[in-house]
Amino acid sequence: MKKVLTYGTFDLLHWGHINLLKRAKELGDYLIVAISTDEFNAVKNKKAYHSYENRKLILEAIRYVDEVIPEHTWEQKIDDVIKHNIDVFVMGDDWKGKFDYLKEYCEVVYLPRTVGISTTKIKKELLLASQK
Ligand code: C2G
Repeated sequence: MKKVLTYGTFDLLHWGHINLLKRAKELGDYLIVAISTDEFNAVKNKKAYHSYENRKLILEAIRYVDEVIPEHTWEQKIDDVIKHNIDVFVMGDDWKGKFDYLKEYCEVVYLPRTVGISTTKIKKELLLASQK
């Protein structure tokens, strides 16, 4: 069984996330998603609208996702790859090159980011709309 691993906040889930998860799953048979905890999001200077528990609930409902684990630190990736027997590590290409150190442990794939959508864009446009 070919196992795939990816990381992210996945807040206000949108079609860019789904495109990423769909293509990640197509690279293997089993997809694990490590979702940033609320505490780790603070380290990433991100404040998710949905809590970790609710982002986990949402991700677990997606047909491409087989397992959801917490992302607590930047440094846990090597341990995760080894512990979960990962064959392929996947991220959107806004992270291109950042995780090449994992090539010692598994395949590293950066997938083209979906243009035209982001959680930040959603938040900005909703805020503007509410001010009209
Ligand atoms: N993504 C994408 N297209 C978009 C938006 C996001 O392909 N329009 C991808 C990102 O490249 C990432 C994944 O969806 O691979 C999750 O995006 P975020 O939730 O923004 O994750 P991020 O904050 O980049 O966290 O240790 C890694 C970090 O946890 C990544």
